[in-house]
Amino acid sequence: MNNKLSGWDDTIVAPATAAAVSAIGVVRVTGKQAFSVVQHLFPSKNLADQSSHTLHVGWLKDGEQVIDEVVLSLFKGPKSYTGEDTIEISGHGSPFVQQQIVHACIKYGARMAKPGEFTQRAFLNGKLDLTQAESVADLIAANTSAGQRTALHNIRGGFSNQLKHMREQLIQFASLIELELDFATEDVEFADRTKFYSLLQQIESVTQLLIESFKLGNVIKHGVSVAIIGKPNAGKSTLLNCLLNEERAIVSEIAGTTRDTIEETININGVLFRLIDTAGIRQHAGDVIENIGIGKSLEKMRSADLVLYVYDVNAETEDELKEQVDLFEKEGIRYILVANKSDLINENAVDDKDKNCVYITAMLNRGIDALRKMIYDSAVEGAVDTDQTIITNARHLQSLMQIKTSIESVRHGLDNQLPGDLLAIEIRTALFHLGEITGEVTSEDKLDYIFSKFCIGK
Ligand SMILES: Nc1nc2c(ncn2[C@@H]2O[C@H](COP(=O)(O)OP(=O)(O)OP(=O)(O)O)[C@@H](O)[C@H]2O)c(=O)[nH]1
Ligand SMILES: [Mg+2]
Repeated sequence: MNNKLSGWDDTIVAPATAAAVSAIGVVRVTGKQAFSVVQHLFPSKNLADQSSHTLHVGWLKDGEQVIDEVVLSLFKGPKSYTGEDTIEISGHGSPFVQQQIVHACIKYGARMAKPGEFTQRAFLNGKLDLTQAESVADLIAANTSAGQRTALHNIRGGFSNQLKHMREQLIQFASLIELELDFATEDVEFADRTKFYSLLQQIESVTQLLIESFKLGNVIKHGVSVAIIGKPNAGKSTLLNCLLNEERAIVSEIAGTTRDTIEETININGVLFRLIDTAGIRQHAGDVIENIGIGKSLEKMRSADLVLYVYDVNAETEDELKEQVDLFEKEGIRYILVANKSDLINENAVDDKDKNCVYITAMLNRGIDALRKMIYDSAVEGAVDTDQTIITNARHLQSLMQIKTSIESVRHGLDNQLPGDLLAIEIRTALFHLGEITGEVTSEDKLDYIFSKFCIGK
């Protein structure tokens, strides 16, 4: 490992559970002095004499002052999360008591941990590679089953293994080509060009798939924003309530009922959707406030990932609808046409040929399942198969794109019989970007930046 983090020999401490009143709160201490720091506070046993992976109940005291009754979990390095000696102090879940425990540890030689520093140490000690470490942060932040499964897949090394495999094969070829350079005058080829071509092709297609998976990864990680747009009284708020299954927004027959935007989330098949009900759009608003609301509606229409255009099938003319659709097409806005109030028309009048349109009766909860499916399909395009590797991290995307470019150059170089030394440089560039993802090559600054996005105590 060519990383060296300044000061990672010292002992760090941080609360590992949220700073809120709870049944128990855990403070974590890791580093060379972890046992001796906690020993000062736990007089009833000699901790160094205890076996690893054991629990110890007792009083935590600073001198005569009792802090809490706690359970210590002992982990002797390298068999711990960080790879170092670690003690988890499980006390009562009062943020005040937790702070006292942290302060007492600091008093006896520990230092407050930076965000993500425990995981950073796990990475530096070879317990996890960088993608696995980053997936730990994703798992903590996961709020849907798809997010959870994607993160777990990557923590277990799904993504890393794929990269490792590519890297090993590429290294082999790079070495063979570099070897040829030593025999330049003899015109020998150690690297089988046909095999090399097929490897490059394989890497290109895997990289491409991973790059494409980012769109879905983004959906899984950040959810999808869905703006409900339409004229006043079209039934937008009724639809919001329907999708949420609760009376969240005010519904009335008065045009211009909704003035400010209302945001709520729903989970469809494990993916999070942020629904945004907006003020009905019309030329002549009732007052200044409605006008501001309409401005917001237009803003949401443009910034959302998907627009549900709700219209009253009895009131909207074909021309009006066409004008709206043209606008969406022109601005590249992804949309679904939601024909509402179908209860008021003859069944024969339902035109179900348009795949982008769904007839519903929001008031009676009819057609909502079909709409829900359309929303999901439009955002996700096929089922979320989390056994596949899905990229959720912009940093990985960037490196993958660079890998793709350098692999393309290598292939181009082969086509044009580029000299071996130039080919080797391109291969090394691809290897560099591969290593960048897993953390085999990276700078200390970059690591600090990546881990600073974690929460304290992780
Ligand atoms: N018949 C019928 N009436 C509906 C249906 N959906 C909504 N309505 C009625 O239409 C009226 C307007 O509904 P809202 O949901 O408030 O409409 P909106 O689009 O949010 O209106 P604004 O907030 O004013 O822009 C209410 O009286 C609803 O009861 C439906 O499917 N069928
Ligand atoms: Mg409304």
